[in-house]
Amino acid sequence: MQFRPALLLLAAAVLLSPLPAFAHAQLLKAVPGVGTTVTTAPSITLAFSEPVEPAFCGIALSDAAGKTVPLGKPASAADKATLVAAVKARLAPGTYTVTWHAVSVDTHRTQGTFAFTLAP
Ligand SMILES: [Cu+2]
Repeated sequence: MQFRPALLLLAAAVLLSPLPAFAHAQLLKAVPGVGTTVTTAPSITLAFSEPVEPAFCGIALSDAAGKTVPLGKPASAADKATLVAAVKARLAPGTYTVTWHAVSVDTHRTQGTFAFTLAP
């Protein structure tokens, strides 16, 4: 196997990290908010408790029938702890489900799902 010092350094950094094991990227706030009713949803914004790696994060949106709504690729905001994905379709009124997963900079993965409603 090829020697990969960068990976070894990453592994050492994770093992030696002074961060407590519970310091994963927890969802602090979402827009649209968890369980809320909104009149517009041009994008899905997820604010986490710690910086995340957008390349390893995903956000999916589906309508009440389970049909996937196209989203833009999630990008991180300036604080590195917020992901934003543009909604690439005109949404009809109804209930939508957001399913997300995130990998924080400490390489830990978290995931979750929540719903919001778009008012007529
Ligand atoms: Cu963690």
